[in-house]
Amino acid sequence: PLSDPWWSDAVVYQIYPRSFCDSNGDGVGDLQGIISKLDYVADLGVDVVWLSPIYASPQDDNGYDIADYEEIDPLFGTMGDFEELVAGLHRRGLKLVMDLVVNHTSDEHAWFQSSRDPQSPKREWYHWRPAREGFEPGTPGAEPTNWGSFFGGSAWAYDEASGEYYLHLFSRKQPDLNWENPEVREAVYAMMNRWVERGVDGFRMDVINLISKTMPLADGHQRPGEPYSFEVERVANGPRMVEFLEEMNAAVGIDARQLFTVGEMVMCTAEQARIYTSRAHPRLGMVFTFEHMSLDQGPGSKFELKPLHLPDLKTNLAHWQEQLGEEGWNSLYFENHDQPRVVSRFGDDSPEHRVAAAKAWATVLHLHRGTPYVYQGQEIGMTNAGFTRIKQYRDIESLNYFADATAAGVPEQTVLAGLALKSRDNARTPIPWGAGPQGGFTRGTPWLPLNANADTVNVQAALAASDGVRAHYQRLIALRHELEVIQKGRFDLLLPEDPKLWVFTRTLTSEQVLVVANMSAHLASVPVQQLPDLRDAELLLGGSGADIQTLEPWEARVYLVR
Ligand code: TEU
Repeated sequence: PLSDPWWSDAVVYQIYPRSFCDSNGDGVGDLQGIISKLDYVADLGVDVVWLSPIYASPQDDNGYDIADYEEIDPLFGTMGDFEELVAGLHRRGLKLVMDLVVNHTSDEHAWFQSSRDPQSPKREWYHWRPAREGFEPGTPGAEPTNWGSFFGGSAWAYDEASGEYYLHLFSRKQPDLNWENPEVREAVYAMMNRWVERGVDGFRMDVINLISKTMPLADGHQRPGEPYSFEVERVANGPRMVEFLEEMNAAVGIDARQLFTVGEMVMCTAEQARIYTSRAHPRLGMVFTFEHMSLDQGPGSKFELKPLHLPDLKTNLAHWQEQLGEEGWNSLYFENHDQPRVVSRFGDDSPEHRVAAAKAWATVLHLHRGTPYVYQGQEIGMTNAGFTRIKQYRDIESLNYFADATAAGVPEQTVLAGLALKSRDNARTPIPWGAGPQGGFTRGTPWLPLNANADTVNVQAALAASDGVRAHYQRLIALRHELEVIQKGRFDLLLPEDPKLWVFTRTLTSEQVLVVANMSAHLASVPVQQLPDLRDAELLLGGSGADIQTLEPWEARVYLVR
């Protein structure tokens, strides 16, 4: 049998540096801020820290637009600070995973600057195309294909100097690299190797399944009434995906050096993920799926609202558990810097239920098989930002959407309601470390306002609550480290259609764990006759242990059945 990789029992903590802790009073979190909080992170019990981008960047997309892969942005600190961070993490037994953003660079990257010249040897490093035949360059409809950008508008920007267009699947300041060009791939692998030499233990690969596109770039299917095409087969999961990942693996020594990898994969199915994460031929350690994050989305944009139907989420995660169970590996997440806070999105962030709901969502996620991710602030049950005015937002996706939607005639209140639930800024409000001014995040003016509830929902308060959300995360993480059945046990979903209860078992030979959670703000009665026999079971987490026939609102219990 294949031996398990070192991260099989690991839990990852994601840090979004800009919002974590500001040491120099400029309102933006930085590396020294992170260094000052390493004991806090280690105390949670996590094994790996994933750091969102800290590279030199004009910050059009908060660092996901990189101008120099080899420099630390002065906003965050220096290479010396980075070295101190690596040492501080490693001394505490923590590994460091860096964000790798190589589907695109910033338009201010030297590669792109050079590429703008049609005679440059770097011209082919990006996707340059002439105007559509029969159209005057730079006029409406002249874009080389009908593709839309994820951040609104066309995916093509016109460059007047050369009379051609370049492709940008995200903002126009994020031109897509041309991975068909072997020079691009070699430059990326060499850069990755240098980061491994600087001590990093792995990579979180941003939108990695967009690097291979179907050539030649051509019009995609357009849904009626939609100005642009987002046809998956054109822009994602192209025919060379596996080849590129295998080439990267060999060039960077990902297997040989046991590097941790997770590929962020938009529009990727469980069946495709199984190929990428195959135990026998791993191309990636795991992938981030988006399927479960789109279940509360209407047919149009992600800002169109639709309440979650719990059975959809349970069965979707169960499907991934089954598909990747024996032959692949799952990542487990409800939050990151792009997603709203789970307690507001799927739970209940009222003062009455916030703590119980945050704990229930943590329990169900952490008891699945795979690698759980905790996004900064999730461990204290942080809520959505609660912004009501467009002026409060900073995120490019949110601002573009507001401009486009209101221009198209959608009422402002409707747009703001969508943003209040789905904007990425919901997850980006600064961490309140205490109840003081600006939550102790900064002594200056924070780049994004803190949550209005920061005086009650903050780290200091969380540390004092022995039965709070953070203490609960600590127990969940410790349980995963202790119990092999949580790391490796088979997953079986019970009562899939129940609209309130989330019930499943994990089984490894004679050991079984049962999770019974009431994912609602009402009492729930449990059909005990449909559950395993609990007479000799040990209650590991939650509840009083007494009557399991009725669960309190947001009560989640974990039993060990031997
Ligand atoms: O995100 C990829 C992505 O497609 C979405 O999550 C995106 O954030 C948006 O919600 C689409 O509606 C990754 C990064 O995580 C994100 O922060 C970057 O903005 C994006 O890639 C571009 O690098």
